[in-house]
Amino acid sequence: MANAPSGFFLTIEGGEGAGKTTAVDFIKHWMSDRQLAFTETREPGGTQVAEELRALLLGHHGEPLSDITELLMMFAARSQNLFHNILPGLEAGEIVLCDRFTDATYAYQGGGRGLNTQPVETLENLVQGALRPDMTILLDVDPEIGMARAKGRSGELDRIEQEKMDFFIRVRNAYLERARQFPEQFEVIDAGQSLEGVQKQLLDVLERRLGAR
Ligand code: Z5A
Repeated sequence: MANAPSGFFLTIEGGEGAGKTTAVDFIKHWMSDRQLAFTETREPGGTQVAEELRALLLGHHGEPLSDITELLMMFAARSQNLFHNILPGLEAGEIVLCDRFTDATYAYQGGGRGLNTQPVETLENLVQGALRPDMTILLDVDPEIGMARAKGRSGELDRIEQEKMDFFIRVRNAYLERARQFPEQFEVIDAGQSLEGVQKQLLDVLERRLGAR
């Protein structure tokens, strides 16, 4: 399951309220302006079944989900998204833009929940084979700032957003550790700065890594 030669797998990561949705919109405009073919998707989600799993994962239930149930459901949704969106897009030579992917599992289930990385790696290999993102843009922000932004939106906090600040600090640290471990994959952007500042850095990254396509 290696990347198709001409496809490009781009993932966006970051903690709550880091500005991923805003960044995804910016990147889509940049690609459209250049007439680059792309597929957009998100995780957990992206297909009918994966979106149903998302609703279960983020919804509030009378019965708590065990950490392993949560981990398995993330990968079940991922398997659907890979089969229906990501692999076909890469095989067609497109840029596949995915809002969160397996680095989120290392950050949230590994770092946040405190699961060992070994079960995450085992499931990553099972579900994805050799497929890994070609580039991951990590929007890094102090969780206090990110949560304040997230709380500024309407609607109640979902099941994971309701975790305590310690959880989000562990998530951030796990993301930064992934970026240190895989410097060729990760582009880390300071998402605590103004929107204009973030977009300027995004533009630099896009021109440098995708400008030649
Ligand atoms: N999850 C997991 O645990 N394991 C996994 O493997 C995967 C996911 C794949 C759903 O993710 C949840 O699933 C997530 C991780 C978990 N945890 N939770 N809960 P999601 O990506 O759908 O949801 P999210 O992380 O909650 O995204 P978000 O809160 O919507 O944040 P965002 O998309 O990064 O932010 P935004 O909507 O672009 O911006 C938030 C607000 O801030 C908005 O009003 C913007 O206008 C504003 N903003 C954005 N940038 C700026 C700057 N630079 N300055 C000032 N204001 C800004």
